[in-house]
Formats: sequence, C-alpha cells, structure tokens
Amino acid sequence: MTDIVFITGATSGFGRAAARRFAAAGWGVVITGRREDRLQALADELGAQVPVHYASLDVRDAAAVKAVVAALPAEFRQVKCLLNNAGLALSPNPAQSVDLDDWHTMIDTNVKGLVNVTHALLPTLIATGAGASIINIGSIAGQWPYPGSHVYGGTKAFVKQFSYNLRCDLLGTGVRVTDLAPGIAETEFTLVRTKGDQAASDRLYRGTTALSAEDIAEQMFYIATLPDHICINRVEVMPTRQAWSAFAIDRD
Ligand code: NDP
Ligand code: 8X3
Repeated sequence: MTDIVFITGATSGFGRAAARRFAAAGWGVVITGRREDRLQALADELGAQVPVHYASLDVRDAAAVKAVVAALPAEFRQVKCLLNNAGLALSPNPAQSVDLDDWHTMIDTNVKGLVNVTHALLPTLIATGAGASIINIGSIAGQWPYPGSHVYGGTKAFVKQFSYNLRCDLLGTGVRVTDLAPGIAETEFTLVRTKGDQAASDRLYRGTTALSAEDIAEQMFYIATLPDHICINRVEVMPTRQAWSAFAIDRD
C-alpha cells in the first residue's frame, strides 16, 4: 500500500517542497492550501509520478477541514503522516503598532487552523498506528523572543507545547508527534509578513545563507521515515549563519 502524506500549505515554501520530496520517494500526497491554481499546477507536476489528491482549503474553517477529510478518496484515506505546515506571520513591527486583525489572523491560522486539521485527522492517524506521524511546523520564534515576533512567536510556542501534550495523550497508539522549528528560511514567508513588500523580503535574505524550503522538506521526510519506535520530539534548525543575539538594554 502507498504511504500517504497530508500537507497543509502546499502551495508555497516548505509545504510545496515537502510534496515534491515525499512524492520523489513514492508517497501519495494530499496537497491543500487556498490557492487552487497552485495546487492544480503541483498536482499536474507530481501526478505522473505518484497518486495526488488536491483540495482547496482554508485551515481556519473547521467545517471545511472536516469536509475535506471526509471526502478523501479511498486510496488517500489511510493517512500516515500529517504535515501541519500552513501558517504565517503578519507584521514585523512592534506589538503596539500592529492591527488587532493581524493578531487574530495569526491565531486563527497557526493555532486554530492547526488544531482543526489535527482534530479531523487524529482518528485516521490512530487507525494507521505504528509509524504514523504528526509533524507540526513550529519556529525558533516559539522558543526565543525577538522584537516584532509578538503574537507570531506566541502561536509557535503553542505549537511546541501542543505537540508535547499530544505526545502524552497518544502514548500507546504508535502515533509520533514532532515540533519541527526552523530558523530563517527563504520562502514567501517574509513577503506575506510584510504584506507584499518584495524589497523588504529581498533585503532580509540578501548577503546571507538562509535555509531553503528543500532543507526543511528533507527534515520532514527524515522524521516521517524513521523506524516506528523512534520519535523526535522537537528539532530546532537554523542556518549556520544565524544565531542568538545579546539582551537588549534600555539606557538613558
Ligand atoms: P510560505 O508563505 O511560503 O507558505 C505558507 C503556506 O501556508 C502557503 O502554502 C499558504 O497557502 C499556507 N497558508 C497560509 N494561510 C493559510 C490558511 N488560512 N489556510 C490554508 N493554508 C494557508 O511560508 P513558509 O513555507 O515559510 O511557511 C510554512 C510554515 O513554516 C509556516 O507555519 C511558518 O510559520 C513556518 N516557518 C517559516 C519560517 C521561515 O523563515 N520561512 C521559519 C520557521 C517557521 P495559501 O496562501 O495558498 O493558502
Ligand atoms: C520565523 C523564523 O527566524 O524568520 O518563523 O523569525 S524567523
């Protein structure tokens, strides 16, 4: 039987690279995201290689999430790996200047969206049992504070703790849970965070070596294909050219 991976946020960045990585290894892929044209293009690209099912999905819509899972064609129903990847940061500015709507969008997507998909797929993953994985995409922002991270970092701290807590409850089911926490990676993430400021995005990645989407897809694939008895609880991955900084001090 073909192993099946269910990916949220497969229209760009890590999710799209993951679809390609898992497909290259022969996995069947369920790709989801809001931009249907991109899903269609990815399905066309991978469809000659492996079984592909795509569904346009906004993870914030719990009813839509349930409907997409319920409507999975028979050959895609036995999901072995859930990649909870869809997410975003909005506004790199200080908390006090950020719109409340932006905070709500991050919570609705990164927290509630991730929870919606997890809840809908848990029965399937438990039925799959040994070897099943949930890989939640956290961030270094969920562990380390930095200016402009405000609610984004808060949502990723939720992802970390939710992953750990899920592990406790899933003990004995065979289902593994990982918080995969990347550092700076060049995707559309900064374009989204700055609401379309391509120059700001280019500036952030210029002159350094960020992680690539493929780097993270490789980590996802590694975690999902470890022997059944191994669960990586958390992985924090930074590019070699990123590290922590000193504490900030307010002076007269
Ligand atoms: P991209 O912006 O390239 O991709 C984000 C993906 O999330 C898109 O496919 C987008 O699809 C999807 N998405 C966003 N909102 C929704 C929604 N409401 N419903 C469904 N899908 C949604 O960024 P990345 O690939 O970098 O980001 C992927 C994950 O990695 C995110 O959770 C991000 O927080 C995390 N991350 C990113 C880092 C980075 O530096 N790039 C570092 C650490 C973590 P669509 O718009 O079509 O719906
Ligand atoms: C985002 C990671 O390094 O861009 O999740 O803040 S970083």
